[in-house]
Amino acid sequence: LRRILTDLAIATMQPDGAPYGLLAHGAVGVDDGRIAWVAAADDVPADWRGVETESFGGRLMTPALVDCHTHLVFGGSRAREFEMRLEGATYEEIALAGGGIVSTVAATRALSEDDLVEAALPRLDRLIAEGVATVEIKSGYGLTVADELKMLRAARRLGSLRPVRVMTSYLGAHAVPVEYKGRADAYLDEIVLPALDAAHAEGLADAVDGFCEGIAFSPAQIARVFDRAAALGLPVKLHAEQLSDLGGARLAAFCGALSADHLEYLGSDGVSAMAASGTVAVLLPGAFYFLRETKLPPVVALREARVPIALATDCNPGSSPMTSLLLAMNMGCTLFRLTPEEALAGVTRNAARALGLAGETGTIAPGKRAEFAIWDVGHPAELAYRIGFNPLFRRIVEHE
Ligand code: DI6
Ligand code: FE
Repeated sequence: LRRILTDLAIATMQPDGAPYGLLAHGAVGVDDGRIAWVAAADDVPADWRGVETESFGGRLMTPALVDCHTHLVFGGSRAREFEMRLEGATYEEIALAGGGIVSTVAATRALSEDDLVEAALPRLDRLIAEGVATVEIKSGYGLTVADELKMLRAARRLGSLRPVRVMTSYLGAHAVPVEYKGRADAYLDEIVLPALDAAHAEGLADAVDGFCEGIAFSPAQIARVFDRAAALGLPVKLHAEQLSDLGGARLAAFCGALSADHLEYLGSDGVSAMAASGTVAVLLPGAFYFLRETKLPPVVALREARVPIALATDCNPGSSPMTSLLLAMNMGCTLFRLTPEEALAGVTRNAARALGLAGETGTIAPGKRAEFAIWDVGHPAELAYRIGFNPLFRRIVEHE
């Protein structure tokens, strides 16, 4: 089935061309769900004359957005913890006192798969309303074999209930649950690795993630999880250098990770390792903002080393209760000094790459899937510029 979308300013986000890969007055030909051609509006290929054509009044088209790091599936709320932090407690103190991630684990274990889906749907709908067509969703609040699988099944189900591509990441190594307190290696042996095997056997995990941090797992422990992922043929990624520099990004890069995420405490050795391996730097300004972090990720060094930079919501109840990727773009610019063009690349081309989907989505180019966002704005910089404003005109998604 063929159709033409025309009278559009097209930010193709293809690199190495005009800023934003912009085509001022363009059209796109879609054939059977894939992009067949991108051309000037008065340059439609001869054999496409007479094909059904829709006109968009000069609006801006971008690739549909990609949120490449979320913890969208969880139970409960951490509003009380927000109050405690405002009364002076730190994120790490709350975690050590049995709050933090562990309290979301209790709330998540208490919910059924159906309940988890119901709780996550409104969050997913907020993302979709801003033009998101691909969302990564992590486990990591179950921390038993059954509860981790339950989270991943809920994530998969979200992808069947809405016209959105869900990419799952298994995050058993997110926190040490209370029943294994002080016995992190036993937790890895008895839960994390068996649950990974089970998730893989059921086709529930598209990638494997971990939290490498003083309050979570050491690089040596993460390496054990990554070894198992490699044996199963699954790609890896890592929460690294969020609160301190343990060398997590270096480890991830040496393992050929798709991405290393957070990175506020990343040092120059980590930057070079990521550049050498092509690992995407996923920056999460919502968590930086919400935790009132003051250490900035090394954006200038990442840029100079040509490490691809992505932006994501990190939507989770503890450190980033945010369901707006447009706000993440604005924060990426105001807090991290990304340019609006880098911010848009961060939620399209580089976010797709962070999920191993560079061949499928993230730019408007022949061969990729027809996944577009059409916006009521005059210039692509407006997407990052405005705060709390959603100019989406229409999301167009032609999945299989
Ligand atoms: N880093 C984060 O920012 C989230 N997980 C992680 O590893 C926070 C998770 C939470 O506080 O619930
Ligand atoms: Fe996260």
